[in-house]
Amino acid sequence: QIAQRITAHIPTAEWPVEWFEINDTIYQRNLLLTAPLVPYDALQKAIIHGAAETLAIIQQSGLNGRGGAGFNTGQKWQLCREAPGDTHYVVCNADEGEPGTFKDRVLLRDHAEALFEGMSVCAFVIGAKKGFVYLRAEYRYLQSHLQAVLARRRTQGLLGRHILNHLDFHFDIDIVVGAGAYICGEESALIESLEGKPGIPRIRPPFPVTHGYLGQPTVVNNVETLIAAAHIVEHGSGWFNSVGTEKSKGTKILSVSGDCQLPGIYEYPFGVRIQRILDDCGAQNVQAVQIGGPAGKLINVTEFDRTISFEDISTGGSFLVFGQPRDLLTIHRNFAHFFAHESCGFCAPCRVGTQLLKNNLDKIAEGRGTTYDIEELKQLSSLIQHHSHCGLGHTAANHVMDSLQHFPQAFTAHLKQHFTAQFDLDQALKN
Ligand code: L3W
Ligand code: SF4
Repeated sequence: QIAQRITAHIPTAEWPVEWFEINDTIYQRNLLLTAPLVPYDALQKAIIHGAAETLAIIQQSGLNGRGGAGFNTGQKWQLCREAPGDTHYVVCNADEGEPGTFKDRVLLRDHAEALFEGMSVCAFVIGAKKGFVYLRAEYRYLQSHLQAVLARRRTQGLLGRHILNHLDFHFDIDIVVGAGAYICGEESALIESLEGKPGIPRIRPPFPVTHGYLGQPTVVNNVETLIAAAHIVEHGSGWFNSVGTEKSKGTKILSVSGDCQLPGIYEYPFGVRIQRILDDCGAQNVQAVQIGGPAGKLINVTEFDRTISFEDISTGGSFLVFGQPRDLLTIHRNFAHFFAHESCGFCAPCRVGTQLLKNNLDKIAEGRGTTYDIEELKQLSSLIQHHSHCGLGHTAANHVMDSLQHFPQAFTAHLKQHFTAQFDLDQALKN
C-alpha cells in the first residue's frame, strides 16, 4: 500500500526509482543497492586482473570515501600499497554514529557479502592478510549475522589461506565491537580502540595509510565505500562514473529522517538537488535541513537548490528535515548535549568548550539568556573550532554558527526580553 502511494508521488524520468518496504522502513533502490553482485565474482575478477590493474580500475572510477571527507579511494589504496611495513591491514569503519545516519546499518544487514567482497578486493590490492570490521556497539545485534556470512565465505574458499586457489593470497576478517563512543568513528581513535586502548585521536600526519593499526600501513574505509569498490570491480569503472558530477562520481546513499512523510534510505547520483530529495520524501513547509549530522551543515530555504556533492554539500549520509513548527533551539540544545557527552576529554578546548556551549544553550532555552550569551556563543564556537585537537571539536559548533547566521531568531526569540531590551552589553562596553 505504502509502496503504491509513493510510486504515484515520484517523477521517474530523471532517475528511475523503485520503492519497497521492509520492517516499516521505506527504501528507494537504485544503482548500488540493486546492482547484482555474485559472491566471489568481483574477487575473482580482481585476481584475474592482478593487483595493479584492479587498483587502476578503482582509480579510474573516481570513487571518493563515503564517510564524509571524500578522500580519493584509489589514492588511499595506492599510498597504503606502496607503504613499507611488515604487514598491511584493511579496516572497515562501521562505527556509524552520526545522529540521523542509519544507512550503514542497512548495508551491513542486507549487503554484507558485498562489504566482505570489497574488503577482500582491497586486501588483494594492498597486500593485507588481516581485516577488521569495527562495528558500532549499538549494532552488536548484527554480529551473528555478519559472522555467519564470514563463515560461509570461509567454506567457499573466499577467506582464509589460498583464496580462490591463489598461491599467495591469504586473508581473513574479524569483527570487533566498539564500546559506544562516538569519537571512535574518527579513524585514528578507531585504530587506538582496535589496539585495546582508549579511543583518543592521534595526531595526523602520519596518516593510517603509512602508520595505522599497530603502526603498520592500514586502509580505513567506510562501509559504503568498500561496497562501492566491490561493485566497481564487478561492473567496471565506466558503469560507476557514468553517474554523478565531475568531481563526485557515482551515487550517495542517504538516511532521510525528520519532518517528512517518507523517512528511509535513499540512493541518488551525486549532484542531486536538496529540493528533489525533499520532494521525494514528502517534506512540506520545510524550515531547515541539517545535512551531515550535527557536525555538518544547516541550510535554510534559500539554499534548497544546492546539491549533494563534494563540490557543494558533502555528507556521510545524514539528511535531517525540520518543518516550520519545530523549535530550532531545542535541536541545537540536543546537539550541544550530544557533543558535550561525546567529547573524549583529551583536549581542553573541546572538553570544556562543549560543556560551556551546552550550558549556554540550556540557559537561553530556559529563558535566562541575554544578548551577552549570544556573544559568548560566537566566541566559544570559534574557540572550539580553531583550537581543538581533532575533527569532533573542529565541527562541534558548526550547527550553532550556521544557525546564528541563518536563523538568529531561533536564539533571540528565547532571550530574557526585559533584560535584553534594557541592557545591551556591547553598547555598554562601547560607552
Ligand atoms: C593519506 C594524506 N591519507 C587525508 C585520509 C585520512 C582519512 C581520509 C579523510 O574525517 C569528517 C569529519 C568528521 N595521505 C591524507 C590521507 N587522508 N589526507 O583521507 O581524511 P580527513 O582528514 O579529510 O577527514 P577525517 O578527519 O577522517 C572528516 C567525520 O568525517 N568523521 C568520520 C566518521 C565516519 C564514520 C564512519 O564512516 N562510520 O564514523 C570523524 O571524525 O565529522 O567531518 O582516511 O586518513 N595526505
Ligand atoms: Fe577529544 Fe574533543 Fe579533543 Fe577530539 S577535540 S581529542 S574529541 S576532546
